[in-house]
Formats: sequence, structure tokens, C-alpha cells
Amino acid sequence: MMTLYSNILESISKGKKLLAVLIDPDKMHESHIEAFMKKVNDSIATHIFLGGSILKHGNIEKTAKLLKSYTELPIVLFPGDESQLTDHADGLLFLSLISGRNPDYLIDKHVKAVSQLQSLSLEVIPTGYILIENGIETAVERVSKTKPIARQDLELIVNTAKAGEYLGMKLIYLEAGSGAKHPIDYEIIQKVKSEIQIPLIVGGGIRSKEQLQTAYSAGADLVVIGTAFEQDLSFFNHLKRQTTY
Ligand code: 1GP
Repeated sequence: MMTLYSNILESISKGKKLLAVLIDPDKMHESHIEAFMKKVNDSIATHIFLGGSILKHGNIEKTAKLLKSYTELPIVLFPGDESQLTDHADGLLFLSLISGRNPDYLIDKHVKAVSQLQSLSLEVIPTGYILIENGIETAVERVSKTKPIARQDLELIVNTAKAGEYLGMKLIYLEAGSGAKHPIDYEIIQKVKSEIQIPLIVGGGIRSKEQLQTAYSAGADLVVIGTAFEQDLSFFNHLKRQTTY
């Protein structure tokens, strides 16, 4: 079943913008989940993304189970590696870090995930993951040991996204990195969106409603926000469900 992906396509065809709240089990204490999810449920969020570059003490399975008990929103795994898989989620962004040249993150971790995936009922969504330089080194760069693409190199960014689409990926994710200083530029989003036919995800460093709207108006179909919600629950108050874009 391809419910998750077809729902994304359907929303886009209706002109609806999507918002994923990213939850890193390392940063979210179990005792905070109920209150946090109440805020999420009252907001315009449409998806929960779950995962982190590396997990030290967090538990994906336990967190996914808890999240499910508090929300109807689809839970999509956004894993740093093959250890972050669970059947308690609805789907998986099968991320290939196509901005980098480290085979581990291009294909190796994927091969290692297969036997586990065969025993799970997750909807697997192949996703071209493109890391763009944002002013500071982020966890993805450190953990993957790859260099992000320079923000100024629009041609390389666009060609990387196009290559991902030609390879059959179903989503392109432009990532500035968690806690990024500069979210992905308007021009980058606009140009990539105009060159690809598949849905475009944008994330990293988005901390205000204005930045969210900028990403949407540039052409992002789905925006991912983690840090801003982790640091300040009141951010949700600006994104209450009746808000329209
Ligand atoms: C990180 O794109 C996501 O992978 C979200 O980034 O935590 O900066 O919102 P932030």
C-alpha cells in the first residue's frame, strides 16, 4: 500500500502545504511527549518525522508507540541509519545522501536495512537527500563524513535533485541541517521546484512563521521543523490549525 505517498501527492494536487514536526528521541523525554503532542494536534502539522543522525539513549520503537497513542498523524521514520526502524511507524524515508560521496550513506546502509524491512510493514519512500551548506557544521555532515553543497552552487544543487529524480526517487529533500544558521534560500527552493516533478521537502533552521511561509511560497511542498519546536513550545501557538496559507 502506498497511502502515505499518494496522500502527499493528493495534497499537493489540491494546493495544500504540508508540515512535518521532527522528533528526535534523544532530545524528547518520554514524560514530555503527551503535552508536546497536544500542541502538535492543535497545529497545522500534517506529519510526524521521527529519527536522528545518531541515537545515543533514545528509543525509536518506544517513542513511536507513544506518539501513536497520542496522535492520528502519520509517523514517518527519518532515520540516521538502519538501527532506527520500527513497525510502529507508518512509513520510512529511505534516504540516499546524494549530495555526498560516501557509499555508506548512498547505498550501504540501505542494503543492510533490507532484511529488517522485509519483516516490517512500513511504506518505503525513496528520497534523494541533499545537504546544503548553511553557515555551520551540522550533525548530518559530521556523522555522514560528507561535504554539503555550497549554497551558491545552484547548478550543482539543481543537477543533484534532477539526478535523484532520474534515478527514480519519489521525493527530494533539501536539508540545511538541524539547527542550521541559514535555512535553504528562497532561490534554491524555487529553482529546484521548477526543475523537478516530484514533491519537494525543505528543512533545517526554520524558526519562524515567516520563514515557513517563505519556504512554502518558494515552492516547498512539505517543510520539516524540529529545533524550533523543541526549544519553544509556544511556537506552536503561531501555527494553530485554523491558520491558512
Ligand atoms: C533536520 O530538517 C530537519 O533534519 C529540521 O531541522 O531542527 O533545524 O528544524 P531543524
